[in-house]
Amino acid sequence: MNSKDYAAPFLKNGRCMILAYDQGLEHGPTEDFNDRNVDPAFIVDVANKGGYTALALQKGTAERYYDGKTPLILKLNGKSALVKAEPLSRQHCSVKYAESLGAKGVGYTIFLGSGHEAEMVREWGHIQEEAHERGMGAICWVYPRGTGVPVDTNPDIVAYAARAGMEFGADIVKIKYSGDAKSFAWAVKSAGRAKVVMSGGPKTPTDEAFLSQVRGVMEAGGAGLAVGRNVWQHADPLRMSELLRKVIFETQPIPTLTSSISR
Ligand code: FBP
Repeated sequence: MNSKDYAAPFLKNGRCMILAYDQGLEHGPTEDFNDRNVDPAFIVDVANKGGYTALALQKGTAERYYDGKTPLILKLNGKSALVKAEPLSRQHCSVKYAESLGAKGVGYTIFLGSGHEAEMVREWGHIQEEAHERGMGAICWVYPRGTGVPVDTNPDIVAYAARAGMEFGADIVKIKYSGDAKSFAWAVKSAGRAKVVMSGGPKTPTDEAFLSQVRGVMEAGGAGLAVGRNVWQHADPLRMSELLRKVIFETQPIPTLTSSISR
């Protein structure tokens, strides 16, 4: 058994709060951004002051802005929103280079169910092994997407993503929210000993709408959150970070959800 906890650099009391900032590539500098949050320096500052346990960046952003204060997860693949074909996101940065930039872990997105799934799975496999050889964490964004996946938040699909991430060897699996704590608990259980975090999603109309999702994740036994837009599009990102810290680090899992959960 490989007992090293590669996720440890990103955890505080077994939980994590990751600030994600790769949307400039994934979505484009369009409606996601304003004058303030389009500046990576602003985001790095939010990560440092907001108590985040990790910051996820693409290579070019890390090269120019990363200051070594919040543990870095370097995304090794990425794609633009301009490609309308079956989703495929290929590696453009090596694990070795990520390490040279100070990363403690690497991130990779697999579009599970895409016609190109096999290419991403193969690439990830090499990345995961090299990351572990170097003592780094391997964090997998498992996003079911493509013509075979009509609804990526369907609870069965979300649990499938969690399970696949564990079987692919991810230390942390990043999945969408399935809509409620009970179904998310099944996803967490499906991921076994891999840590499960929820992917933030578009900014919700109210703070409570987002906080209740995060509460559901923690009640379900999830490890935390990887969030972008709900924080840095917020009028007061540090206040939102404070609210998230409270939910992530203080919510207790509900035993009836996490111990005896079954489908
Ligand atoms: P958000 O909290 O802004 O959704 O960020 C999380 C994230 O996984 C980012 O890392 C990534 O850029 C984005 O979501 C992908 O979003 P989409 O579901 O639109 O591909």
